[in-house]
Amino acid sequence: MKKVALITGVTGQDGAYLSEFLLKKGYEVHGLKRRSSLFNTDRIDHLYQDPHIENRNFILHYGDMTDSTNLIRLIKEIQPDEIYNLAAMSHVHVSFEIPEYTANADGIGTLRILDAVRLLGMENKTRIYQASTSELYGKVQEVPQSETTPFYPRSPYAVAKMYAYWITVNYREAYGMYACNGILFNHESPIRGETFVTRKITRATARIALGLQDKIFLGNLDAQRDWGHAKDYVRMMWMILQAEEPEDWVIATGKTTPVREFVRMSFAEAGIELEFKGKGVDEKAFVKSCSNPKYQLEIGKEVLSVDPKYFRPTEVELLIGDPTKAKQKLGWKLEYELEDLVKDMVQSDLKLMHKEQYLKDGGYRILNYFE
Ligand code: NDP
Ligand code: GDR
Repeated sequence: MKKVALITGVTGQDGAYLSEFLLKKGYEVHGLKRRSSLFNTDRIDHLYQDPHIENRNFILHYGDMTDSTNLIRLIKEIQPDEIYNLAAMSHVHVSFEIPEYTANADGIGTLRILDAVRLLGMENKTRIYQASTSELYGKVQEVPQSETTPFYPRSPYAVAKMYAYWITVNYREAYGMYACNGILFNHESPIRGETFVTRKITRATARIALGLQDKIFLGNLDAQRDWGHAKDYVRMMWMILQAEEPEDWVIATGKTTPVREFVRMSFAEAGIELEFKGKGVDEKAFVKSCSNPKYQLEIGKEVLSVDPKYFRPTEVELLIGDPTKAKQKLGWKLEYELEDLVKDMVQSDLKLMHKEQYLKDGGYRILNYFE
């Protein structure tokens, strides 16, 4: 029998990779997408199947994490063996601007899924994966961070995810449900949202190299993150739900890197060597050398400034995960190192920006929005 999965947040970075992964495993995949005034399925368009054909195995449904009746109806209709709850307002900085919505979608949204399964009497049928996050650790209590490290969330996003974490544990303990938290550290890819720092940097690298953008403005360059590749991480989401017992798991690389170093690596991948000068809000980066003759970059050109607008009211300074439990019990193994990730992202953005350059040369107005 074909297994049936429901993915909330199917149009996001992880939803797209997880859909690909589960389809390859022979699953029938259902995805929850929000109604939008424009098409919002760019990341999954290659998986799209004409709704008029029979026996489709990739099916999209309209829905929203803030709408219980919709979630109950869909779960009843789909009868999933596995639910991957990936939908969330996932931007930490933006959560300071929309805290109530974030709590509703990310926190109560998780309760809606768990309670729908309970209400429908599907506790023994449906396994639930909750997209928990290293942001739960927030203010440094201990390094590296493991399943036993205390939480100290530092944003409305993290506080909402903390509720989601504990309600998942509670439903597991109270009702014997197979519900697990994957405490995933930052994971990135060429389809990462453009306003997360890694993608903002790799896009800017490509745009600056090609003369489509002058410089990049960033916030805290000292923040350190444990960055992995999203492709490695979605595999673990699935493995977590295949384990014999429902548990909570840290998934991380075990290495940490400052934002500044990610900038250096990104430009280096395009053949551009940077020199950083100054400190704090006065820090800047300049082109030191450029080994690619195709890029008309002046030596000494300023390509990065700090803009305090990107500082967060409360910051998470250092994340580094300890994935020992997942390595030992689930056989967690990385296929991508940070160098591979940077290469994948920069080369993909260079291709994408070549397309933009072509359009610009053809007289088309190109998007110049790089928040
Ligand atoms: P994205 O921001 O790329 O995707 C989020 C998805 O959630 C999108 O499909 C979005 O839809 C959808 N969504 C947002 N709000 C709602 C809502 N109210 N109802 C229905 N759908 C909604 O995130 P990622 O793919 O990077 O992350 C997936 C999950 O994992 C998130 O929960 C995130 O918080 C968590 N996480 C991510 C990590 C990372 O490093 N990537 C690390 C740890 C946890 P739309 O496309 O319409 O905006
Ligand atoms: P994060 O990711 O907050 O860790 O949350 P993000 O890439 O937004 O920030 C990482 C670090 O970079 C610093 N930073 C900047 N960040 C952004 N977005 N833009 C900037 O210009 C900038 N300059 C410096 C930030 O201050 C921060 O320290 C991500 C999300 O995917 C969450 O959903 C997920 O839960 C966590 O990762 C794990």
